[in-house]
Amino acid sequence: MALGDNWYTEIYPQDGAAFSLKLTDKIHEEQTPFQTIAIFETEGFGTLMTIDGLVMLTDRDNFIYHEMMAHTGLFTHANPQDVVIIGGGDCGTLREVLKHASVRHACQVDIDERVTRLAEQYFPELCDSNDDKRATLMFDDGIRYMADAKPGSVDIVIVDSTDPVGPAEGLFTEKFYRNCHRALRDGGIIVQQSESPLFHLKLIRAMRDAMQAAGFVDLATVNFPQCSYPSGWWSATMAGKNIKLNNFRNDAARKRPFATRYYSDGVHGAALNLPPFMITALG
Ligand code: AG3
Repeated sequence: MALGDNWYTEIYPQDGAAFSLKLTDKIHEEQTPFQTIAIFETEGFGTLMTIDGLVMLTDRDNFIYHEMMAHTGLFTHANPQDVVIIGGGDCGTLREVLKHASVRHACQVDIDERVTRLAEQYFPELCDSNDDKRATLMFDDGIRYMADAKPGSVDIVIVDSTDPVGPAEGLFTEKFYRNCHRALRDGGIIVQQSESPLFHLKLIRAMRDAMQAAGFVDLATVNFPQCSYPSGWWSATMAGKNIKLNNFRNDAARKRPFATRYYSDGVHGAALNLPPFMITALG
């Protein structure tokens, strides 16, 4: 069936596939010094934010991604206190991180302040915790931030970035991971969004190789559905500094004193169990 004009379509040229959402309104579009950000109202997925033509988030399914990006790492770390979020300008990951009482400081470093200002306006529920005394919102280059970070000063680095093209490219390099490794305390973890297991397995593998080359010994990739991203299936990859990642604090996760809609101890365990083709490809 051919789609009419009022559909937003993200095309995945390398895979000969696309994903479309029916629009009811185009609310905003602007070119910032870094990228083009657009906001739409959709018929079935609530508000949609795109950056450079790529789906960043929708009201309907962002909870899956944000909960998995935050809680897998935070429930794996023994006592996460100091968290850095690179990217994540929509503040959805930050909100989940701040649900953890152990966290005393969470610093979000997004290069583009406009992402956050537009999220405050159009995704206010994601910005619920922006006034939390433990939160710092910085608008700066995350690559430089990690290069300058004090050695052994961070427990968790969460990289909530766009695809590895344009400004985010440098976030997928050995050099960046070396800087993260140095900034992390012992027992620290980096968690990075790592694209689709079906479409981007080579990239996941390359990321993992770069993480290992940077000094991280233990790695774990988790997988979860994300219907508005390429292939509808997504992943995050964790790398640990002297910590095993296939175990997590099951009890604490089960008894979590806050609400989640996707993450649970059971889902966490299941997400660590990769299908055979991934195990084969990732070694
Ligand atoms: N996370 C974006 C992941 C990349 C999506 N890629 C795509 N649509 N081609 C970004 C923001 C959520 N906090």
